[in-house]
Amino acid sequence: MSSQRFQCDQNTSVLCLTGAGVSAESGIATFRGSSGLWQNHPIEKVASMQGFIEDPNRVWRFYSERRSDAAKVTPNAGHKALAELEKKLGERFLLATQNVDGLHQKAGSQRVLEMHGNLFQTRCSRCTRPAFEDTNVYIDSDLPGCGRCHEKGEFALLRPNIVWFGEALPDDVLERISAFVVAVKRLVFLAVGTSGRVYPAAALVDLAKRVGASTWLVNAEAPENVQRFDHFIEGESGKILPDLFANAIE
Ligand code: BJW
Repeated sequence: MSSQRFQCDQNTSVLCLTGAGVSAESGIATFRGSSGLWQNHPIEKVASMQGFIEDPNRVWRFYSERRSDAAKVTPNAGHKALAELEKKLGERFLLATQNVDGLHQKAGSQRVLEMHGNLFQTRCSRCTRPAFEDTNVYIDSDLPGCGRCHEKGEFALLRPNIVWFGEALPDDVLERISAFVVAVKRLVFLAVGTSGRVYPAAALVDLAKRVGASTWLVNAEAPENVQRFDHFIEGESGKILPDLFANAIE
């Protein structure tokens, strides 16, 4: 544990960005690295519209298995520490997560923006019908079609409400992050459990730096972008975050 002190006075707001590493201690696989999901599931086949067009069954099998796995796990000490920090800071806290597993919300976090969608939601691959809650799994079964398109005499498959490569993030997410960053008096930016490889999430540290933020990274190992942070604490977030926040509020 580093001796660096993470402090928030009355004028400080915290923007936290989380990635797959924060859920690793709950038993959810990360994406990159030797035991990451992409080792057995090529990205372009399961996380792109092209992959879905080529083989929607494969894509639904991948996300169905992840739905089943994520439904079984519970938040860890890292998720809980972030929910506690939010309780103390209230509107001076915002959590932008790249994760789709819903574990932050299960831990009690409320000020959460899901940048890459939600594993337990489904939407149409064609029409603009809003995404809806869905815990069904589609493995070796007929894939679901969109009822609204069907009513119009058209056919379209439903798809997971996940942001795939080349797709835009949900409309308001980046706007809400930018609005938070420019409105606050003093900003602390904290990234947790993310390799910093995927944009636009990976650029948030630069946005924060532009408004003079102090920037922190908690990660199990030093990622490629570690130099972009003022402070780096190496370790597992479930162990580091509770201590880091213990005396953070002045
Ligand atoms: C621990 C730990 C423990 C382990 N404690 N730590 C600018 C430059 C270059 C490229 C681009 C750019 N802008 C956009 C792009 C293209 C692309 C991109 O970023 N490509 C790069 C890969 C080069 N971005 C996009 O396409 C995005 N869309 C977009 O920009 O749209 C523009 C647009 C506008 C208008 C119209 C149309 C388009 C979309 C990105 C979507 C990402 N989706 C995924 C997959 C789907 C989700 C799913 O299936 O679940 O989201 S990719 C995957 O990576 C997933 C993750 O959310 C994301 C980030 O991964 P993360 O969280 O960092 O995980 P890992 O595994 O990489 O790292 C985990 C880390 O934790 C490791 O470092 C471990 O050491 C650590 N760790 N245990 C702490 N206990």
